[in-house]
Amino acid sequence: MEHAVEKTPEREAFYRRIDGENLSALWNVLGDLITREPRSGCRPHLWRFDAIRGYMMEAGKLITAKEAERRVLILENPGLRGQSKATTSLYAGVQLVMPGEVAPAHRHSQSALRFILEGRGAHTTVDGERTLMAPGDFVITPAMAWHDHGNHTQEPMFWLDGLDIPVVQFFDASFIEGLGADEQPVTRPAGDSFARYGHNLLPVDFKRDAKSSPVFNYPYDHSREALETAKKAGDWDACHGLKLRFVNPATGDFAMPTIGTFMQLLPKGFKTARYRSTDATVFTAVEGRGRSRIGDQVFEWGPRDLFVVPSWHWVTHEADDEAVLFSFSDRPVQQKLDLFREDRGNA
Ligand code: GTQ
Repeated sequence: MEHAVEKTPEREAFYRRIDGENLSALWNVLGDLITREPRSGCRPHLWRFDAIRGYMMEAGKLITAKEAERRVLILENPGLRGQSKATTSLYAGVQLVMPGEVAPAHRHSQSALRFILEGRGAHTTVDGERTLMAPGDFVITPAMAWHDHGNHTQEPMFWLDGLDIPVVQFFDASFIEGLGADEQPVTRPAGDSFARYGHNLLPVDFKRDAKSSPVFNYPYDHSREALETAKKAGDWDACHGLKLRFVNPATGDFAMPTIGTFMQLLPKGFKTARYRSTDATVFTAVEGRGRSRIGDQVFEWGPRDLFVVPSWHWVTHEADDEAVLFSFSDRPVQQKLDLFREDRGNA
C-alpha cells in the first residue's frame, strides 16, 4: 500500500474542490495512515543526569517549587520537540524539590510515577498517606489522587516523573484541580498501605474498584532483594537478563492502568539478544554502567542517565558491571487494546 497515486489535473482540481468541504481522498494518504510496520517520529535518545542536574540546580535559583507548582525539566524527544513527550504516548521529566520546599497539593486525570534518582527522605503524600522516598523507589500517584511533595531534608531531591499526559491528551480527558492548600492533611500512618497490601497479604474481604495498585511506594530495597535472590538461579532471559514487572498485588495486573513499570538486572559482561516491541520505553540505570544499541545508534549509560527506545526499534543492552535498569512504557494500554507485539529476533 505504499505506492503514490498519480496526479492528474482533473484529480488535483477535484481535491481542491472537496478540500473546501472538509473532505479528503483516502487514496492519497492511506500509505501513511496504515503502515506495514510502526513508523514513529519518536527517536532514540539519551540524557545524561549530570547535565540535567546542573540545569535543575540553576532552575532551583530561578523559581520555587511553589511558584512553578512542579519544578520539572521535561525530557523532550528530539523527534517530537515542542510536544512535551518522551515517547509518542508518554511524558517524562526530572523534578527537583529543594530543602524546605513544598510542591502544592493537586489532583488530575493523569496517572504519575516517580522513580527516585537522588536524595533520601523527602516525601510525597498521596490520598492522606505520606511516604519517604529513597533512590530506586518506584512511587505511584494514581489518577485523581491528591498529591503534594515536600522536602524536610538538607539535600536537594531529584526524581524521574513518568505520566500518561499524551494518552489523556489523545482522549481529550484532562481535568486538574488544586486543593487550595500547600499540603493535604495526613490521615494515615506512614507505611500503612505497604503493610496492608505489600507483603503478599491483603485485607480479608478486600475489593477494589480502583485500577491502580493499592501499594503506592515499591521501595528499592525490596525490588533489589528480589533481583539479588532471583539472580542466583542463573536463569537469564536472552533478551532481558532478569526482568521483573511491578504488579498490583490485588489483581496481578500492572501496578498502574496506563503505564507498565519494570526492573531488570543484567549480570556483569552480559549482552542481550536483540529485541523489539511496539511499546516505546523510557529507561534509567539505577546501578552499573553499560551501553545500549538502539537501531543503529549506541548510547553509553551509567547511574541515573535516562534513555528512550522507540517503538519497533531493535535494542540490545550490554552491562560492563552488574547493572540494574528501571523502565516504563504504555504496554498495559497496548495489551488491553490487543495492539502489543514483540519480536525476540531468533532468541
Ligand atoms: O508531580 O504532580 O512532571 O502534575 C508533571 C505534572 C509532575 C506532579 C510532572 C505533574 C507532576
